[in-house]
Amino acid sequence: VPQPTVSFIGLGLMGRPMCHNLLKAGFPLVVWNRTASRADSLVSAGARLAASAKEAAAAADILITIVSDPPALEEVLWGSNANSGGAFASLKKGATYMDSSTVSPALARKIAQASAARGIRFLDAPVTGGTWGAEKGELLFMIGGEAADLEAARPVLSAMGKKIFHLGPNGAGQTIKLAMNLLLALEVDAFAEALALVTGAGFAGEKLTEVMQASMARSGVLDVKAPVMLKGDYTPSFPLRLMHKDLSLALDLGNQIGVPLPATAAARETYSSVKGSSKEDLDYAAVFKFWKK
Ligand code: NA7
Repeated sequence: VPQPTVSFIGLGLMGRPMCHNLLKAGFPLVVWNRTASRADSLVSAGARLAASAKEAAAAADILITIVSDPPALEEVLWGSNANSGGAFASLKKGATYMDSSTVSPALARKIAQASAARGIRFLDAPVTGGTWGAEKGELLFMIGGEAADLEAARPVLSAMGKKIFHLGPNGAGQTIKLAMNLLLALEVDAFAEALALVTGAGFAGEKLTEVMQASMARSGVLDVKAPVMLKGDYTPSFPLRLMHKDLSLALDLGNQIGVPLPATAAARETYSSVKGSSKEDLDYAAVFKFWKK
């Protein structure tokens, strides 16, 4: 059986390494990115660069998108720009479409409705694991949608990820993803606050991590982020601007369903303050700069 053609829109920090793993697994791959130069390494590795988002979608047995935020995704799917817009209308009937951006559950459901009306199988398929997981092909997928559609897409997902969770109908993947990023953002923010206390009192931050990681407060994300904060090297792995977006999406969802998220609201203020005062693109571990100004 020939492999299905996969089309991929969004070759940012996450998208590009995911595409390299699809090529390694042998899928014919068509790519498109707003900034075309970001496709260079993939074209060298055998991908075909489409001239527009529409053209990429038209070629797809399976379309994957991973762009910044809800407005970017709406632009790609339904926008009128001849280069970057209109991808949704050019999908073939019977195609599978997976969106791995982090967007609102409401947008995932809107896409699901539009897909059902056109005979397209849609999965919300956001990921966690960062650039490291994307490069290793060890992402974790949080899926909302029909079980049968997930089974059909499983070989493609397995090329990029090591764990695939089916969480419920469309919107479920994005809901769990927002809860996950709420957790990660608060863990990193809590560590930054504790670190500020320790270093402010005149002790080395390493003393805190040494005890913390041997205790019940130990944390996987802080295995990675605590050293980054102690060094102050904030090269983006997961950009702070995107974590800030996800906290806003979580707060919006809480608001819509009447669940107060007071710790999330406080953390968003801290992330906002750092986002507003830095010109470069920083990793979200840079939330520690709140105490360093
Ligand atoms: P990046 O590295 O900031 O990449 C974002 C991608 O989205 C990149 O390919 C952008 O194209 C693309 N983008 C942004 N706005 C648009 C519009 N309006 N039209 C078309 N394409 C657009 O983010 P990550 O890869 O780290 O994360 C992607 C998602 O996964 C995000 O939702 C995270 O929260 C999780 P560009 O190269 O700038 O032209």
